[in-house]
Amino acid sequence: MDRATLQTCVAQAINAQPVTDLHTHCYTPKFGASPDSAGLLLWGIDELVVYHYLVAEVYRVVPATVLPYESFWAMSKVEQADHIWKYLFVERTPLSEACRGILTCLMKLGLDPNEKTLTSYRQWFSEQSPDAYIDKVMQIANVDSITMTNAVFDDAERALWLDDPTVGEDPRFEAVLRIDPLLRDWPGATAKLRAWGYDVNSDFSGNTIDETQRFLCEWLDRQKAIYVAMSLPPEFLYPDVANPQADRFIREIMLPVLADRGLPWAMMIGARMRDEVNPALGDAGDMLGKADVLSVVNLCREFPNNKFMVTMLSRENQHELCIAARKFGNLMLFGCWWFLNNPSIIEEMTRERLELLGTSFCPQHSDARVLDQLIYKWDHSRKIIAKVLTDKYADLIDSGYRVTADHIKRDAALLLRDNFRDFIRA
Ligand code: HDL
Ligand code: ZN
Repeated sequence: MDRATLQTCVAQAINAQPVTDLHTHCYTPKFGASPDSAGLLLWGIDELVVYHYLVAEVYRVVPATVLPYESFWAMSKVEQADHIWKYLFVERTPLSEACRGILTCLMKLGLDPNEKTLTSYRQWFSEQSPDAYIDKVMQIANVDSITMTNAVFDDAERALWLDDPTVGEDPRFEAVLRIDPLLRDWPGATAKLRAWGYDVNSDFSGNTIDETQRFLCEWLDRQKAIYVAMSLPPEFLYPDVANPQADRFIREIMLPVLADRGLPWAMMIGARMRDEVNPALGDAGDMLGKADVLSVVNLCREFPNNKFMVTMLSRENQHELCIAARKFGNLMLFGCWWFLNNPSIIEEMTRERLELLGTSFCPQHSDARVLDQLIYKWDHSRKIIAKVLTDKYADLIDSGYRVTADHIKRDAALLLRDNFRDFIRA
């Protein structure tokens, strides 16, 4: 197969392969949809433009000394979007990945991305209905399943589940039990569990283990969750001699439940929260830090019957994490998360992972917080994954291996869907 044919074959296979998007912040329509202020499903041009990545970027152009944070947050979402569009898309060239992504969405939706105001886009979106628009976005992005992030400690979300247990039931979506506070703030989390009727104590006395497991099982059942997820700080350690309660939660409460049910624990490690960085930026105020890969190794070794999905936020962790994955079959690496979700780093990470892990990893997740982002996050990533795969297949051909279209189709299915589906089911 010559290089041009190879390139075409890889692009076709990657574009034709439906993606199971294993980590997003999208929701079924029953969770309510923007612009309804209570709606958790965010979609449409104003949500796209005020996405927290762009808030951070517009504050580099119009600093807080000019526009105080409080003034920005006091604006309506429409006013915030107009401000961002003016300064990042009209007065400046939208070269950043977050800006370019919106242009890709508009273009793939059949709109001209060069408008100087958002007026015509708002008109177009006002003619869409959320439920039908989900189908349109999934069709354009070629995504066959959207995995949600269902944060049970978020009062608004928990209320919706308790009010209507079918809220997550939609064949296009899967649920994930997100429980950060149980490791990030055990005392605060146990206080909430007690208020919800679980007989737990932060000192692990009494029925704490059984009752916390009851809490996990009830929510895994209610959500029909396909894995449990946590975002963890750069300082996360296992074992952590300074935090024996965290070790006990992991060892005596959570991992036995997950092993029993065959569910993975998705660890998203390295997020430094806004209160330590810039709280005035809200969701845009978080940052990252280099984390401890040996802690992942310790967990994979100590719990061979548990499955661990891991993504780390620091570029500096990626090579060591790939080597850790070479040592443990119960460790599945996934995605180029958050601040890594940029072409230059996606390419570097995908190349490194293919060279060290072959096809045994999940190269990407969208992390889409606004539904429409599925369109650009997958368009951009598919192009990069195809580019890297083409190079690697070319290397194989140079080594005498006869690469066929069937090889390429099989690998595309593994990377974009089947590795994840097989891992959560194994
Ligand atoms: O904790 C997470 O799941 C992160 O992905 C955060 O949601 C982050 O704010 C984000 O939106 N990244 O894209
Ligand atoms: Zn996320």
